[in-house]
Amino acid sequence: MPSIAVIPTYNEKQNIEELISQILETDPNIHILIVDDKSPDGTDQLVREAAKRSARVHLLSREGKRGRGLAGITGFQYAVREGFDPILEMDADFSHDPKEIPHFLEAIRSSDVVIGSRFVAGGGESGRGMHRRLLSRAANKFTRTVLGLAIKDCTSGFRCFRRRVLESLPLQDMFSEGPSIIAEVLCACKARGYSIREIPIWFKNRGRGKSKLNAWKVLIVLWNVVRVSLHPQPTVHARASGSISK
Ligand SMILES: Nc1nc2c(ncn2[C@@H]2O[C@H](COP(=O)(O)OP(=O)(O)O)[C@@H](O)[C@H]2O)c(=O)[nH]1
Ligand SMILES: [Mg+2]
Repeated sequence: MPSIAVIPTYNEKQNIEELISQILETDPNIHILIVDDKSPDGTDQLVREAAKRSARVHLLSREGKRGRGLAGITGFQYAVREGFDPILEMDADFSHDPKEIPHFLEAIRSSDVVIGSRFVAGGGESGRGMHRRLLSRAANKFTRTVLGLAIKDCTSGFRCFRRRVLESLPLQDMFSEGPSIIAEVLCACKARGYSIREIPIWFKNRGRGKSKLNAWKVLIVLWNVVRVSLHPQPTVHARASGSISK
């Protein structure tokens, strides 16, 4: 089965073409799904053109309500439905280096979920100021503590899942519209007893384009992490296929 990288985008026209070509080069079997929320800068048009050049490039252009979380969920549902395995997720701004994708594809052979971690030996980050680094560390610590996760980098959005893992999660019931989807999905994986492995990544601050995260959004993320912790999770292994909304 071919693998796929699911990438939510909003105003990423400065990154998207180069990103697509670098990802396609990492593996002859990898596909790319861009989930774009009608970016005003025309990101979707560039993806459409890339899709004409390569059958391995797919685009979901979403109308209406936008959000990184909802986009990711829609992308996962598409990837599961189309039978891709394994399923990666990453950002479009080169914070997640496409050259690290082969490490995920290797590690997922012996794990259900692989997380690209800044906080394990060999991992790290560069390019962000002290203020942003501390904020991100604090958000990670908060998430780990509130959700009781032993994972070192539980806010990392560079991850890989076996198809059957995502297939078994109640994706259609997830409530995170924004970045807290990372923690919500992770918590659901943990509750179902899936094996989760962290591999080191080097996170780089985005070079081009603008971050969509601001102080207000960070507060909403943290509040949603609390909501995730209050959400009932199954206490038994539930590895059978779940249903997904189409
Ligand atoms: N589809 C979609 N993608 C989004 C939205 N907000 C952010 N993204 C994408 O999600 C990824 C992470 O966003 P980014 O702004 O880099 O967040 P940061 O790295 O935490 O500052 C990038 O690929 C963005 O283009 C959104 O509302 N809709
Ligand atoms: Mg970013």
